[in-house]
Amino acid sequence: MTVDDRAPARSNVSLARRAWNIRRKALQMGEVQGQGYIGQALGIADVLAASYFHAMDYRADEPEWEGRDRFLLSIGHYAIALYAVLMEAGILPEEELETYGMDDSRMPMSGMASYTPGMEITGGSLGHGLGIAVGMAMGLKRKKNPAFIYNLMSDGELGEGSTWEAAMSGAHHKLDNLICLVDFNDQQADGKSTEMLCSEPLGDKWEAFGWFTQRVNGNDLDAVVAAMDAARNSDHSGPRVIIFDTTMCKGVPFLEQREITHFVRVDADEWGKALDVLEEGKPA
Ligand SMILES: Cc1ncc(C[n+]2csc(CCOP(=O)(O)OP(=O)(O)O)c2C)c(N)n1
Ligand SMILES: [Mg+2]
Repeated sequence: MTVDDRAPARSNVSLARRAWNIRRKALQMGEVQGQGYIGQALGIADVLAASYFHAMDYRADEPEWEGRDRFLLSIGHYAIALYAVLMEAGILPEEELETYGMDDSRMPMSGMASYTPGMEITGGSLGHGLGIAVGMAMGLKRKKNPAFIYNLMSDGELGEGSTWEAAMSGAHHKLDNLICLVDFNDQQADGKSTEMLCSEPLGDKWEAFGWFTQRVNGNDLDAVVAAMDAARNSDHSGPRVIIFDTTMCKGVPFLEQREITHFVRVDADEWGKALDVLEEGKPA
C-alpha cells in the first residue's frame, strides 16, 4: 500500500491546515474548562497532523481495525492534543468538544483508554509508553501483522529509567515496526529539561542503543513529513526514533513568550485572544 492509497491522505485538506485545526480545537477545549495542557498541544500539532494525515494507516469508522497503525500516547497529560487530532480524523465526533473534562465525558483531562475511541493506552504514569509499545510491536510481529506502532513520548520521560530499558529491548528484538516520537520541548514540570536532567547528546544515545535516529524541527511540517517517511521506509533492522525539537505554545506568540509553559495560566479573556491570534495565521 502506498501513502496515496490511504484514506486520510486522499483528502484535499493541507497538512498545515490540519495542524491549524488541531491547534484551534485544543484551544476551544481549553476554553471550555478554563485550563488545560495547551502549550503541549500547540507545540505537537504539526507532528500529530503528519502522523494522522500522512504517515499512519487507520479506519476512522473502525478504530479497532486489526490492520491499523497504533498511536500510543505515553504522555497522558497531552490528552487534549490527542482529542483534537482524533476529532479532526473523524474518530471522535466534533460535537463532543464541549464536553471536554466534564463528568461522564469521553474526554477526561488525563487520557484514559477505556473512555476514548482511538486512545490505545492509558499513559498518565510517565515512562511506561515505550515499554508497552515494545510489547505491542512484538505482538504484531508474532501475528504477522504488518502494522506499525507509533509511541509519542516527552523529553521529561527521558529521565525515567524504564524508557532506556525499553529502548534496549526494542533494539534487541529488532523491532523495525516501532517508531518512537520524542517531543523535545525542553520543558517539564519544574523547568527546562536540559537543566533538570540533561539527556544530551540525545541522538547519540538512541543510536548507541541501536535505533535508526533522526532529529528535526517538529514545527517544520516538511521536515516532519520527510522524517516520518524515512522512519517508515528505512531498511534498518531495528526500531526507529525521531526527536522533534518543538516550541511550546507554537502559533500563539503571546503564549510562546510565557516563561512557565508546562501548565500555562490562561486568563478567561485570553482564550478568545489566543483564538483570534491563531485565526490571523490560518492556512489555506
Ligand atoms: C511517573 C510520573 N512521575 C511524575 C508525574 C507528574 N508529571 C506529570 S507531567 C510531568 C512533566 C514531565 O515532563 P514532560 O512530559 O516533558 O513535560 P511537558 O513537556 O509537558 O512540560 C510530571 C513530572 C507523572 N505523571 N508520572
Ligand atoms: Mg517536555
